[in-house]
Amino acid sequence: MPLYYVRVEHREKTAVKSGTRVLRPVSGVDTRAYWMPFTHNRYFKERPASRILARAEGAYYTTVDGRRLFDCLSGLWCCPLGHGHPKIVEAVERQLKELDYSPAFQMGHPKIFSLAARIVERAPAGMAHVFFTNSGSEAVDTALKIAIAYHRMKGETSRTRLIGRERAYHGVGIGGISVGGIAPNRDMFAPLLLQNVDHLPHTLNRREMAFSRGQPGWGEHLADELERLATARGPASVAAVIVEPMQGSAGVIVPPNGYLERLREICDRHGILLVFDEVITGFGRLGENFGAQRFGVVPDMVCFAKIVTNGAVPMGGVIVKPEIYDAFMKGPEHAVELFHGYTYSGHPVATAAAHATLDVIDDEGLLERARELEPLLEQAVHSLKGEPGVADIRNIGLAAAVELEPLPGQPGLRALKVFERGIEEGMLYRFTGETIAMAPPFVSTKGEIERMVDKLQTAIRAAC
Ligand code: PXG
Repeated sequence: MPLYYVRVEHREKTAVKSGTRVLRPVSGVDTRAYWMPFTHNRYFKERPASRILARAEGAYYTTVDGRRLFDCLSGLWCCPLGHGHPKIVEAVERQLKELDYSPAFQMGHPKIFSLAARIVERAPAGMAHVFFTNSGSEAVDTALKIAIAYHRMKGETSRTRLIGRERAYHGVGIGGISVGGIAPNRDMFAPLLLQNVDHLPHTLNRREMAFSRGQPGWGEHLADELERLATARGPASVAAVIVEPMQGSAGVIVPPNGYLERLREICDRHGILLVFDEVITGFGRLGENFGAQRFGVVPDMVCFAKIVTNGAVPMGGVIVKPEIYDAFMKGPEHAVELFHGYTYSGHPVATAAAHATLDVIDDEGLLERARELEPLLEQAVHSLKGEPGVADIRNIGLAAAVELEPLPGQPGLRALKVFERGIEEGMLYRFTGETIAMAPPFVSTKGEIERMVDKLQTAIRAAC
C-alpha cells in the first residue's frame, strides 16, 4: 500500500462551511490550499499538528502544538548558525530600511560587490568571480549554461554534452534534473530532460564500504568511467562534469579517497570543465569553507546556496575561475556579455544576511567548531551499528546518515516511523527513502549531538 493511503487516525472533526467540508485539524491551521513541495500532502494534512513550525530560536524549533524540537538537519542543511541569530536579524532589518531592492540588471549596490569579493577570498585558490542566483537549483542551471556558453565563446561549439552522476541531487531546474540522478525527480518529467547527458556511476557500494568512517578507501577507480564516457562520446564533445563533492540528499555519500582527484585529472586531460555543486557543502558543513578545500581538489566552478545566508533569506550563486569570466569579456564594451540573470540576483536583503552570516562564522569560529564536533558525531553515530534494521552508517564533516533496511513490502515506511518517533522524542530528523540524515547546527553543544544520536537509537528500536 503506498504511503499516501495510510489510514486517517488523528482527524479531529469536520465542519460545514459554505457547503464545503472543512477539515479542522488539531493544529487549528487550514492546510488545504497549500500544495507542499516534496511532501506527502495527504498524509501530512491528516496529521499536521507536530509538523507545523511556529517559531525557532538557536538550535530549536517550536511546533504550533508547543513541542520543542532539536533541529537535527539545520533546517534543510541551511541554518547551522542557529535560528534568529541577532546579527543576521539586525543586518536584515537595517537593510530593509536602507535599500530594500535595487535593480539587478545594469545597476548594483555596494554590498553585493563586497560580498562577491568576500566569497572569492574563501573560495578555492584561483577562483575569481561570483554570479548570484536565488537558490541552489538556479545556481546549477546557471553553471550548466555558463559551461556550454564558455566553450562556444572559445569557438568549441562541439562541446555540448554534460555529465552528471547517479543519485546526484542538483535541484529541480530542467538542467538540474537532467544531470541529477534520483529517479523519481526525473521520471515524471522525462520529456523535459536534456538529451545530451550521461551519468557516472554513484560511489556507494555496501559490500565494499558499509560503515566506513569518513572517506571510504574503496572506489577511486569509479572515476575512470569518466574517461570511458569521454572516449566513447568523443572528448571534444563534453562541456562539463558536475558532481556534489559529498552527495547530500542521497544520504551523505562520501567520495572515496582519490576519486575527486581522478575526476580532476581526467577533466584536465580532455578540456572538460569540472563543476562542484557545493549547495550543501559550501560555507562550513565539512569544516572548511568548501568541500573543494576539504578534499584538496579545485574545480572550475562552484555552486553554492543555503548556508551563505544561514537560510534566513534565499540566495545562491556560482563562483568561477578567471579564464571563464574572461572568455565572456569580449565584443563591444557597451554590449551585455551573458544573457542570463534573475530579478533578485544579489538582492540587497539576502546580501546583508550573507555578510552577517560570514561575520558570524568568523567571529564565532564556526568552521573550527564544526571540525571539533566532527569526531564526536562520527563516534556517536557509528555506535548505532548493530541496531535493528541498520544497513549502513556514513559520515563526514558535520553530516551523517543512517540507512535502514526497508520493512518488507513497505518501502520508506521504516524511515517515516523513525522520523515520527523522533518528533515525539523532541528531534527533527530528516528522512528520505530509507535514510535518516543529520547535519546539526555548528552551534550545537556536545551534549546535544549525543542526545540527537541517543534519541535516534530509541526511534530506530521503536520502528522495527
Ligand atoms: N544542489 C544540491 C547539491 C542540493 O543539495 C540543490 C542543488 C537545490 O537547491 P535549492 O535551493 O534550489 O533547493 C540542493 C538542495 C535534503 C534536501 O533533505 C536537500 C536539498 C534541498 C532540500 C532538502 O537532503 N538540497
